[in-house]
Formats: sequence, C-alpha cells, structure tokens
Amino acid sequence: MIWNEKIETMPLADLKNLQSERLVKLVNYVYQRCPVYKQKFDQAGVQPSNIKTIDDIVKLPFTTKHDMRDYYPFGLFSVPRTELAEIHVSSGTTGNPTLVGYTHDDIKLWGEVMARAFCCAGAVPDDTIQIAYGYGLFTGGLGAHYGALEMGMTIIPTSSGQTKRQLKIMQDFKPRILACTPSYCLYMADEARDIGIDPRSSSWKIGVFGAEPWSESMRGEIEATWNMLATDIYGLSEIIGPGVSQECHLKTGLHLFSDVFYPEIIDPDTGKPVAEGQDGELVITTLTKQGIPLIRYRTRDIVSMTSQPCKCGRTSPRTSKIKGRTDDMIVVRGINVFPSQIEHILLGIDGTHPHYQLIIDRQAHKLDEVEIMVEVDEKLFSDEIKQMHSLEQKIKKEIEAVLSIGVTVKLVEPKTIARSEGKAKRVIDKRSL
Ligand code: DLL
Repeated sequence: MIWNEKIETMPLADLKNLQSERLVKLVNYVYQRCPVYKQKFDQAGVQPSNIKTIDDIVKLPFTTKHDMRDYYPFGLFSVPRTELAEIHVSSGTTGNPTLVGYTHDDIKLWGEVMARAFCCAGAVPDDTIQIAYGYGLFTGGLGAHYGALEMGMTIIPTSSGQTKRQLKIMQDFKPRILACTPSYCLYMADEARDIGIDPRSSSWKIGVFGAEPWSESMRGEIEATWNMLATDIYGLSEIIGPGVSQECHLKTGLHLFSDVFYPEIIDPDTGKPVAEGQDGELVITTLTKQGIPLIRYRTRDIVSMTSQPCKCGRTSPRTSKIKGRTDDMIVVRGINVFPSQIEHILLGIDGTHPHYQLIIDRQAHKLDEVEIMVEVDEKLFSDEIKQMHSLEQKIKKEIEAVLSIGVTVKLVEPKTIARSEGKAKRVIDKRSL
C-alpha cells in the first residue's frame, strides 16, 4: 500500500514543479523571518528574487552542524518559541547539543512522512506496531509514534530497554511490525534464546530499523534470526527525525520523500554535485517545514542516489544505505577506516557475531594502534586455544587485506561488549588528537 499515492507516484516533471514552487516560497519565508539566513544570503550575494526554480538551489549557501551549534538555542528558528509545539535535542560529543523544534504543522508533516515510511516497509493500518526506539528527547520513539498514529495502526509504545518485557509483550499481543535500532533487534535475539524463546517463532514479520549504520550482512543475520523482513529507515533530527527515507519491500534503496526533503549529493571537499550514482555527501533542504527550516543542510552522511523508477511504483529518488559519515570516518595512520567495513568482514566469517568494537590508541611518538574486539560463539570460545588462535589470525588477515593497516584482534566471549538499547558504540578512540 502506498500512503500518499498522488505524491509518491507523481511524474518527475510534476514533482520538479512542486519542488520549485516550494523552494521559492521557502527562501522568501526564511529571508523575512530568520536574521541568520538573511545575513547568510546577503553574504553569499543571493536574494530570494534570484531563486526561480529548484535548479537555482545551488546558488544558496550551505547550512552546517556548526550553524546549529553557533546559533543555539533559537537563532536558526523562523518562528517565535511560542509557536513551537515540541522540541527535541540530540546530544553531540562536543559543545552545545543540537536543538530542533516543531510547529503543529511540522508535527503533522512528521506523521505524514512516517506513515509513508511504514507503508513503504509493508505495514497496513490494521497492523499492531511495537515501537522500541527510545521515547524522549531522541526523535526515534515519538517520530515513529506520530506516523503509526497517522496511519491508524495499534501502537505499543514500549520505548527501548527492559528486553524481557519487550519479548513478553511481543508474545502476548503479537505485533507484526517492530521498530527499533538494528543492533537492539539482534540483542533481543540473544535475550530471547536465553529465556527459551525461539526468535524464528516471533510475531514480528516486518522490522523498520535505523538510526545507526548497518550492513547488508547484518540484514541477512536479522532476517534469518527472526524470520522477518528487515527494512532500513533513515533520518536525522535536524531534518525531522526518522522519516526522511525508507526502503520498500524490494530493498533496492531508500525512497527519499523529495517533495518535502530536497536531496543533493555533493563532493564533501568541493561542495560541487557528483554525477548520478556516485558516492557523496547527502545535503537536504526542508521544503515545507516551518519551525526550523534548513537550507542545503550538510548531513555528513555518505550515500549514492538514483532517480531510476522503482518497481514498487514510487517515483522519488532512492539512496543507497548510508555508507559512512564524513566525520565518523576514522583516520588511522593516514588511512580512512569506516566501522562498516569491519562489520562486513566479521559477518562473513563463521562463528563471529556483529558485536564488535574498535579501540584506537597511540602511545607517545608511536604509530596508531588498532585493536578489534570481536565476540565469538560460546562453543568456539571454549574450544582449544589453537582453534581460537587460528580464527584470530583469519580475522586479522581479512581485515588487514581490506584496510591495509596492521591490527590486533582479540576474541571475547559472547555478551562481553557493552550492549546498547539505542545506537551501538562501535569505536573507542583513545588518541587525544
Ligand atoms: O537517528 C533519527 C532516526 C531515528 C532515524 C530512528 C531512523 C530511525 P539522530 O539521532 O539525529 O536522528 O541521528 C542522525 O544517525 O545523520 C546518520 O548518521 C545516522 N542514521 C540514522 N539512520 C540511519 C540509517 C536519528 N538507517 C544520524 N543508516 C544520521 C545509517 C543512520 N545511519
């Protein structure tokens, strides 16, 4: 089922007209209401009257995470605080957190795009959904909630955590849809087995997983473990929260709701657009948001995009899964490393789990050292030292072949690496860079 048939299957030429119309309105709106945007436009030498179609968007300056922090708390807003219905905060590692706010219409928009996302994954209004994303300042729980409400599903708002209770609720109320982070979904499988529940017998048939990077191999593991369809949902607080893009059952890219979130893919170094299909940084303009509309916001997420039509009938462009972040990329001895590369390797090796952590350190005047902690099967762990050693060497060899740097691999018992009920922490960087 397609939630908003007219918009989601709109011919591309009509979609472009709609985007143009909305962009013209938006630039006038922010120029008049938000002094920060007025100043940014003036400095860039661009006036609202210069923007006539969506193709003119490249004339506008980018907005970055720094702007969100510099003008914290309300500097980037286009409405007075009294018009905000809700605010959310995403915590960063440094400086001010990122504050976002929604007018009542923005909340309606959030419900609309999340309803589109759930339908895209295969949910129908008669479904029951268990929402195990955290409720609170994180946008995952409430965003999913508004979408499920808009669709008319029956909502079980468990939030994250209390895993035994999540499993009991699943068994008692038999929800068909599960929404949570992919790592939490796998964590629940361990817990289920511990208390004698066979994950394959679960009522969850469709998962809407996101908020953190996860590989195709991890999808395979989740689908086989739980006997469900695992779909990817993407979003970020600054743009709306979850609901920017979502995979359909064909799993051939994430449909980006481009009538409201206009995407561009740029070279992060030059800021220039890359050719269709090439990897680059995703930049998004919120075409209809009122509270804190963002113009050409640099997400720092790396994707590729295609505008080829999808067999499901939706016409919006599709992005690949998130391939990394321009900032989460770790540079070790001058080599760019993405945690996802390591996850991919581990999932291809029998006996290992996608629970891993990279510990990066540097002794004074020495080279960076990378230690990779990997959880292995209980059985393997209790096996002979010789076997453990040979598995360690195998992992080491495969990782070194891909990364071209030496690493140390340490096999650890199942459940040694701290689990998260939200986003998993994959990298511990002890270097003081
Ligand atoms: O994580 C919103 C969200 C909630 C999305 C629930 C999906 C489901 P933030 O906390 O602001 O918002 O984090 C946004 O998380 O820029 C990506 O780097 C990463 N991210 C989100 N979804 C995915 C995904 C929410 N499906 C940041 N794959 C984004 C990979 C993702 N990374």
